[in-house]
Order: sequence, then structure tokens, then C-alpha cells
Amino acid sequence: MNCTKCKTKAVIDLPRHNAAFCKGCFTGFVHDQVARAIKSEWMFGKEERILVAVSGGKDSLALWNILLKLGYRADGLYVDLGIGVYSEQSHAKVTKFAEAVATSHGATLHLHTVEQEAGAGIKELAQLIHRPTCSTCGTIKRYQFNRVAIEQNYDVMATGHNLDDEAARLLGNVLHWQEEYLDKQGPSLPASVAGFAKKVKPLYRLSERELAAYAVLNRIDYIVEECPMAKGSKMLQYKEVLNRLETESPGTKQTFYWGFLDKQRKKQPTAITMTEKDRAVLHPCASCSQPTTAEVCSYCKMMAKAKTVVPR
Ligand code: Q46
Ligand code: ZN
Repeated sequence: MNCTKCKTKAVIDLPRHNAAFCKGCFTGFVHDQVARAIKSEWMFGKEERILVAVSGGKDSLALWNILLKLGYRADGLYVDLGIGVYSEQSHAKVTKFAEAVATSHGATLHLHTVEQEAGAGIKELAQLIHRPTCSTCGTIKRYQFNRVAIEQNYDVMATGHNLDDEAARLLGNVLHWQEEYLDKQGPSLPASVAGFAKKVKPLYRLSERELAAYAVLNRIDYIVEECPMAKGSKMLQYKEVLNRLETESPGTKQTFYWGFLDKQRKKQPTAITMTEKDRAVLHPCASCSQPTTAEVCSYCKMMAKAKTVVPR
């Protein structure tokens, strides 16, 4: 198998593109896909400051690496969830990577530790406040990413969601006809109201397999294990189904998600309505000022409850 571009020995084949690449051409291909995503979705420019949410996994560390290599001003934010060995190992991977990019690019790492603010790690906290772990985690991560982006004056917040993540999420939203979520499933969400950061997903054109290959070939040391709480999740089930379809018909995930984006772009007026909708229902939280639909946002409610039930 030879590289489609330079004809030397290929290290990876990409059936959905009907191509194979050597290490150098594959790295160029990945960078090019990210550059195309940034440009076509108007994500950010070279002067803007980007905050990358990093978990220690391949996608987010690859994203931080690619943005710096492409010449963007990108810093990282790690949220320590306090999930035993998993959090210890992922934190160590992030710290190691952050030290390297601090030296090479002057990039900074921000850190939020759930236990410091809530008095317990995510699993114990969720049990004590009687909520599912992943929904507690989702609320905390969304809140902290937005808070740091706004407080530290970042122009945009970037996450490492890839094509597999977005196709699986789309499948879940379609299966349950969650139209409100479908409206917000694009790779670039504007800062619809003051207090909300713009959110982008520059890896939406790349698959999980491609990002794993990129990380390995570019010696990015990441945590291979998934978060133990993800076991048995609906998302993993949707990914498995899509992987089976992809094996039979390469390009299925891309056709599914990119096709959805094409349709979304064509109904442009709805995108404006989405911002208008947000403006109509969101106002500052009485406790922390972040936008919310209730009087007090769900994060503040959660922290207030934690104060009453978590032993300190
Ligand atoms: S939500 Fe759940 Fe993930 Fe949080 S607790 Fe782990 S699996 S990390 S994307
Ligand atoms: Zn609040």
C-alpha cells in the first residue's frame, strides 16, 4: 500500500476517502481537515484567543496540538473530576503535554478541581445529590468551560468532539426526535447572549480512528482508557452500530453527519431564530450571573445542595 500523495510506503488507509497516506502526508491531511472546518464554519481567526477543553484523551490533546501547529493562540482547560485512578492518569497526561506546549508555544493550562469546589469527587457528589453521574458531570463541565472562557476573556471555546461523537449524538437525537438538540448540533455555536462563550468543534471532519492514528504518529501521550463511567452508555452503543455500518459501507458516518449539516445550512433563517430564542428565554443567574432559563442556574442549585449534604 503506497501513499496516495507521494507514493512512498503508506502507514494508514482511509477507505472513506479512498486513500492511503504516509506519516507526513497523513499529518498534512489531518491539519488540512481542521483548517477546512475552521474556515467553512467561521470558527475563529489567527488573532483570537481559543480555550481548548482537554481531558487527557487523544481527541482533545490532538486538537490542542493541531491548533498550535496551525499557528492559533490556544490555551487548555482541564477539569479534574476526581474519578480515582482514571482522573490521576488523565491529569498526569494533560500536565505533561501542557508543560511541553508551554515551552514550545507559550501556551497556558487552566485547572478546575471538582472536589475543591463541591467537597467531593463527581461520583460521590452525584450519589449525595441523587443525580446520575454523567448528567452531574455534564452540568459541571459545561459550566466551568463557559466560566473560564468568559472570565479569562477567551473569544471561543473549542472541544475535541470528532465525527464519531457527532454522528452518534445525531443518531441519538434523531431516534428520540429531540428537535431542540438537533437545532444546536452544529460544529459552531454563536455566543447568543452576553455571558455565553462561542463554542466550536474543529475536529468534526475527522474520525476517532484517524485521530488515534494522528496522536500515535505524532507521539502525543494520551490516556487510552475511556472514563469508567462511560461503560454501557447509549453513546457507546450508537457508536458501535455506526462502526458496523461504516465497515460495510465506508463513508456512512460522514454522509450522515455532513448531510445533516448541509441541510441545516440551507435553512439559515432557523439559525437566527435559535439566537433569538436564546435571547428570549435566557437571563443572568441570580447567584452567579451565567445565563440560565431559571432564576438560579442548575450549577448553582447543585452547589447549594452539595453544601447541605456533602460532609466537610
Ligand atoms: S460525562 Fe460521564 Fe463522560 Fe463525565 S462521568 Fe465520565 S463518562 S467524563 S464524556
Ligand atoms: Zn448560577
